[in-house]
Amino acid sequence: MTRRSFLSSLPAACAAAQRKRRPNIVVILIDDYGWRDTGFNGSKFHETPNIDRLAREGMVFTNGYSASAVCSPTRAAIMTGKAPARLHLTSHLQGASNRFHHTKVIQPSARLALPLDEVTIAELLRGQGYRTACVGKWHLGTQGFLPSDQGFDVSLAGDEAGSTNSFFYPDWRKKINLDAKPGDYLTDRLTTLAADFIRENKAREFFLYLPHFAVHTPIEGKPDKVKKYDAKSNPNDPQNFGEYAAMIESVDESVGQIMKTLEETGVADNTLILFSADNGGVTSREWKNRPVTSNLPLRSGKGHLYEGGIRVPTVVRWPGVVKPGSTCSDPVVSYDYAPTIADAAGIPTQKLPAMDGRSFTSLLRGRAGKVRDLFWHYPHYSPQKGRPAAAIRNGDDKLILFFEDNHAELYNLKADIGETTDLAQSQPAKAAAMRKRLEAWLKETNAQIPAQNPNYDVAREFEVGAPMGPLTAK
Ligand SMILES: [Ca+2]
Repeated sequence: MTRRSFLSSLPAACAAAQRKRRPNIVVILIDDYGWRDTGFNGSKFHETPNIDRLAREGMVFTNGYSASAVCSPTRAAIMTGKAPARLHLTSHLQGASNRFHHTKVIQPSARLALPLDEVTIAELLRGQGYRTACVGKWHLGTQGFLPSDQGFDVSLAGDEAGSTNSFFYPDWRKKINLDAKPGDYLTDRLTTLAADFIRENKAREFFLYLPHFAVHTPIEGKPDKVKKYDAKSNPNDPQNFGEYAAMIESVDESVGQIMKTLEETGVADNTLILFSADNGGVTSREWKNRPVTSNLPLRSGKGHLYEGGIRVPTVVRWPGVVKPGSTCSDPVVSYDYAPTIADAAGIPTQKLPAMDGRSFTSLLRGRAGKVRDLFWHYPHYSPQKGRPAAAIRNGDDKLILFFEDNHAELYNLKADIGETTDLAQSQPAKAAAMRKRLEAWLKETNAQIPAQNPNYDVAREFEVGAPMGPLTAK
């Protein structure tokens, strides 16, 4: 090789070497997707062959958690590595956060956006030369606070909308700013655009954040799939909603399509895929007056700090690092994603902003983790009738503190995953110690604590009024 041809081949050689060192990152986030909505977690009704394949080829976190029981706070945690309590972003944005005038306690004011001075994982990766894309639901702010303002080179369909009005084009245009062909299905459209992004950027490092609008309401599946699931629906199985199952099948096809595109472009072996959900499955009667899904054996669902509201399917596929078909029972939570992704991309810890999460790449490499406290703070009333609460998990123990009357409930999740037996009375020392650590953490994070309401009226508690305080991005 001449010196000239050697030099001219250098950039390509360096790029190739870097590709080897730094993986592409793909985060697929399903909205309101319950822990037991996957085949690999035991659903008998929902069919998820591609998600199950991802699980077989990756590591399943059996104690994977969302940072919140509702949308936006988890998304903020994923972006920043910070707990929603510290961000003062604890409610879904522009929800009924402080519109209840007669509840027992008054909820803290809600932010309208993730502040721009927060450093997002997209900004961190872009700073390392990654090409970044957000394709799907953002729900962390409107103009001035969009994905394009928070580190994403490519931003499609994401704004302040917490849901679409329809999964079919052109109807979705009422809420979702995304073009398509008449009759197109939103999950498919987002998948096509995400796959295009992969193909366009196969020669360089990329970060693809694919937060689907599915399987949030409206519960609308593609007709042929709905027909298939309606035909096999069994009322004795608590999961029996055909339209919801059809939505899940489309999401599963999306996962399959993303994996196929990574393979076809030759980058699958150097891509870390993280698959998860923003909160637990919906068990309240939010659509057609029937429960959307069942998280059993977990208690409750979205909008609650019981396991059904926060334990979510969590899988990481990272060829050459993660042992295929492995499981990890160490708890991980959404605010661990950003430090983990940064770590996988080789960003030194000292270059990261302060984060509540910690990297779990050592777990991905099969090493044992240390027991630590995990925390949740949801000082709100949810549309699913969840009540203001905070929670701590340590080892197998979990304590939930309810702000209306300051009572705490203690559960042993190993013996009682369904949180049926409150041990707070029978194990007062443990309950007191965990409560103390939770209260210390709430103080350390400067968490917003709801105040007692002089206008409490139980008959009117979920009556929605005007916002009670300023709604601000700051
Ligand atoms: Ca959600």
